[in-house]
Amino acid sequence: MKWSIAAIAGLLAPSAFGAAVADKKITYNGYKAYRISTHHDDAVIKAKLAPLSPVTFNLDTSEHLDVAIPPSEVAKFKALGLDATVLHEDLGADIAKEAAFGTYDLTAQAVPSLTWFNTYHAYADHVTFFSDLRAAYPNNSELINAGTSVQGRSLFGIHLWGSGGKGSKPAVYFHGSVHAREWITSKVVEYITYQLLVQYSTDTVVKTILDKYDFYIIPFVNPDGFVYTQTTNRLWRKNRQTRSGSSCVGTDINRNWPYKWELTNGASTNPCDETYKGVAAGDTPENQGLVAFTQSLKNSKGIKLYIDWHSYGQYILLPYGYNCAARAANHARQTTLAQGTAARIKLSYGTTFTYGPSCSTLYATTGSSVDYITDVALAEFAWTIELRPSGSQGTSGFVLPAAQILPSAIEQWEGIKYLLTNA
Ligand code: 0X9
Ligand code: ZN
Repeated sequence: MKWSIAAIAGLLAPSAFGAAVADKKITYNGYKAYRISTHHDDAVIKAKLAPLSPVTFNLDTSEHLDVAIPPSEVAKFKALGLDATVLHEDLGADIAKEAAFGTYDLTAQAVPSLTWFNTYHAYADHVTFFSDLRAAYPNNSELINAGTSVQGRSLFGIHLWGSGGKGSKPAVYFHGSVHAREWITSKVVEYITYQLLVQYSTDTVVKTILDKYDFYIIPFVNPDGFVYTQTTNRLWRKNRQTRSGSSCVGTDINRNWPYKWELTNGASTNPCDETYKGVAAGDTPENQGLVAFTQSLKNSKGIKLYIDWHSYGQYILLPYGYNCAARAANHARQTTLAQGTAARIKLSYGTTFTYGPSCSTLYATTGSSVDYITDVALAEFAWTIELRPSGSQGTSGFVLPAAQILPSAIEQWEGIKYLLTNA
């Protein structure tokens, strides 16, 4: 099904929130995106950029700063003479290319075909994709709902099980698209779901895995943000919650979990910032739903593995985010598995994933899902995976070319099979 942006806005925006989608679409036409080497002095680079109005991509700016420069400032940017490579010659053109979703026809067959993974898709089609999968595999799957977003969308997901029957085994639990602009995450999560169901009856490794675990997969934990990236601003990150006293919109759901939320330095208290943590721990509707759902998994068969899928940078991040010296009780085991998973991922296309504790490898985060799910929900393994492109050799950012969807998905699928066979 081919959707125009206008159709998405009209069909998916609950009427009470019509105003939000009336925001004028930001095209990013003519914006040039660059990766600027900081030579370990990002403050100097940021000071040089201060007279310009760059759109910044990455939060860890110790080695490089990825920015989009408006067309009117490109000449001024070049005159700064910074050590930079081009990530997008024209970000607007690359976004337009990415939004040409193609003509995939979801109604053509009962089980969606692999060509689904050749392009990105509109939110409504992702919803249909999961309900079609469930309908094709009613003996191994059901649709689930982990809560409701600010604008009233379901935090829908799919629950998969094997020969032990529904709900009989420990949980493997995935979250996709907590950050709205990280589109590759929902595609990868979809591919893993798809292969688990499609290959269950023919592949012994897949059968062993699905017979051993119940999977709970929530592809869009921030549906409002995702829709907003399709209607209005491709680079939106947070949810779409308004706060009294501020005209800025959005709380970072990955800074809002009620664990170590109160610590300073791992999130922002400014509603205008990308890592805004909210006024109180767990004060986003998305987080409230996710906490209750996570608790239900903890209280039934427990959580074997949680993965929060993000992009970009090519990292496997282990606990913890809140403190760079803290380590999970089973840290050595987690490290061994991350090393093996990274090695297995690399076998497909040579893609390198760096692994290590989140805070010491990237930066501090407070109120993150992984810390909550490790210490409160007591998952045995809880990771963040930052998908393609690379944080050092990458040639794009959140707008990853559609040609890389399948390779990204295939290498992660290989990694997950390794991980769940060895964990
Ligand atoms: O900052 C984040 O939320 C994640 N990176 S991203 O660039 N996709 O925004 C990293 C979160 C890692 N935190 C923990 N694993 N605790
Ligand atoms: Zn993210």
